[in-house]
Amino acid sequence: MKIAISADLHLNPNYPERTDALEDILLQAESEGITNLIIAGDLFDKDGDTSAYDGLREPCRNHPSILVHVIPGNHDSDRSLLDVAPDLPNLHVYINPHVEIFKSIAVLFLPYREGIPMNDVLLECKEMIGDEPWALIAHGDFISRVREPNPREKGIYMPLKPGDLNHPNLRQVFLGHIHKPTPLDRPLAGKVLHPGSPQGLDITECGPRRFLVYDTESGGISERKVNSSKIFLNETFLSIPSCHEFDLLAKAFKTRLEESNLSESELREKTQIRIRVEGYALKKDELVVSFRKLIRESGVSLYKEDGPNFDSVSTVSDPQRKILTRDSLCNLKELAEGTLKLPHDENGDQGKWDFGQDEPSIEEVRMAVLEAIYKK
Ligand SMILES: [Mn+2]
Repeated sequence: MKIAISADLHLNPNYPERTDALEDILLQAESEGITNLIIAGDLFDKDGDTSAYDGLREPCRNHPSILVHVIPGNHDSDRSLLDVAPDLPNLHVYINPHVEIFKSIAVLFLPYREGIPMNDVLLECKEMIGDEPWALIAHGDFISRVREPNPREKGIYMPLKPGDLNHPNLRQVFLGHIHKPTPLDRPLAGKVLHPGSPQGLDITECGPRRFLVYDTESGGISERKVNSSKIFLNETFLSIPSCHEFDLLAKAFKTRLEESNLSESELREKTQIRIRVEGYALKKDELVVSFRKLIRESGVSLYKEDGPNFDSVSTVSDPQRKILTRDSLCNLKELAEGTLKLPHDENGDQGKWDFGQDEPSIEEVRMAVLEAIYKK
């Protein structure tokens, strides 16, 4: 049996793309025959904003075959979740710890509570779970040495610790609160995943977003891309001074778009990009004009119609960097050709580096050398 899992929608009528994301998740779930969607807290953006309610009611009404299970996060109050849709049979709100039995697994829903560690509540729920394999749905911070901070919310929210995962038969933990999705191949402490926000809230939440699908029988977890109506990208480029400085920047820009995993139409119609350029240039003014033109031609919109920001690009003036660059690139070329004499080689062997194959390509090494010289 498959269950869809998301969190941190932050529904707000000023950002209709967030409701679009929920609608898309329900649509995709329905087409896969999934009949349960779990939302692990922060359904709403501002507690008490009743104008956000339709953002949940409409999608739920449009997909009556899907049961939507919700726990409160730190942005929701119990009241708002109880008030939003008491009349909707497919909305299940848990304001007290609740166990729901799905095929092969019991799922414990733990509502967010302020000022207490998660394990305090887990210990109270011990008897509810019994001896079955179980999974946990909650909202808060996972505290390990490499805690991912939530940049928008300082402090610690209902913390869960690695030692708390030793409860018998606990298979998997899905935690709302951290908007950055945990890579599926690197669950925290082997068990904890943040589904992440299915719609970027702003320029700090970039790229295509996802929701999760949990197979309760096999334990397998996979992700589905959300077809967002608004996508953010935030990219920094390094300008390296040379007579090809524009070409280098143009190539880097093109590569970055290709690596974004966004389709041509998503880039042109839905993406807003913020661009910052750092480093050095021979002809900064010309570079700014050409790069602006390139971005315009790419069809990708600039975030808040701002930039690209070239404030930290300086015009090359010091001869030392020029000399370093000339000598390094010359050495690289000779290394590739096998004509470079090693300084203290008694055998008289010539240095040769087989660029490419298992080694980085000569272009990659050249870029790394230039970055080392010109990065501020
Ligand atoms: Mn949140």
